[in-house]
Amino acid sequence: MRGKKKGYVRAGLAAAFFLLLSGGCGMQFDVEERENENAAEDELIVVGVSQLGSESVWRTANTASIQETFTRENGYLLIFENARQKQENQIKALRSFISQQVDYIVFSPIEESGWDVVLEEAKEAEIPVIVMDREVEVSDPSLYVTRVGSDFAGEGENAGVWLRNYLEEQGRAEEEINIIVLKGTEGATSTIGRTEGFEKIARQHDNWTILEQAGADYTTTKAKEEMKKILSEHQDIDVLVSQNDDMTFGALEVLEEEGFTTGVDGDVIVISFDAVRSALELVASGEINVDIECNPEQGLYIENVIQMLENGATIDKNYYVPEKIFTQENVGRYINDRSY
Ligand code: GYE
Repeated sequence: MRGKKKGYVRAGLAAAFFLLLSGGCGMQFDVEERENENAAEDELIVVGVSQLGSESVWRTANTASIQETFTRENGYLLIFENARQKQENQIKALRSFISQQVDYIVFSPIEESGWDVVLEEAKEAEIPVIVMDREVEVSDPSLYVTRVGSDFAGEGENAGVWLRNYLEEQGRAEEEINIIVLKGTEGATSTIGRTEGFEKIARQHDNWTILEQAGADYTTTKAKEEMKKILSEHQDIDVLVSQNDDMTFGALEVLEEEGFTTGVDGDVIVISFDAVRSALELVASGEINVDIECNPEQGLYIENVIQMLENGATIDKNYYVPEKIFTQENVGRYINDRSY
């Protein structure tokens, strides 16, 4: 796949190297050195990555994973674009990768729909597209090669199953349970999957009532706003399901201000997603009951896929990254290794 075209990127890089290297002494040596360097540059695999934004700690860790993986030392030239939560910026970034004739396009789609046209363009340009984190809904599955990310519906189900077991342990299995859900970005696979997964388990329990599901965009600020509104309407809350840690931080702040206690010994059971370090600390101290891990360290998995493609190997349509569930019982074993 690679080497089918000499992209503008490569030509530009070669020129830049030429300029950098010229002007020294020892002409013969310089020329040879330059040729080697240019050859080495030419070998780099050019990867255009469109990240959807930087809304959460998870996202920052996901970006870091990409940037640490696709380095020159590892044989890559990374062109990274941050779309700042706008699909139109992602589409622009993808078009610019196409015009630069990159070797691979990787992108984390902010929402599932709206990608057909630009992905057709990538297909026409014969650039393989790898979907990262969330999924795309396209009419033709051949518009992307594979997707690397989490099993979001599985995460949602795990949250529900954990709650069922916890209520049983607490002798509350038959009690009326009122639930509030803070949802992430609308139309995003992580939101859709976590919502559906949890609802599936909730439907199996007639005594569970989802009082409200409020969208809070995966951000702390929006979660605070939504939580204030919710608490002005509902005071009898048993469970908060918050679809990422950033929203949980905001919700916990508001709950505390309003006089609620949370977690293992509190009024409100708290279920969070992502499992970033600062949230795991709250699991350890008992303010969050459970954190369903979502693994942002996807760089190596994506690199693996690229290497398979380079070697002509057969690729699956979906690769799930491994994930755990953290409670006060097991979190101590993992917290010190958490880098994000
Ligand atoms: O859980 C959240 C984020 O799509 C898995 O997006 C991702 C979610 C993640 O910003 O924190």
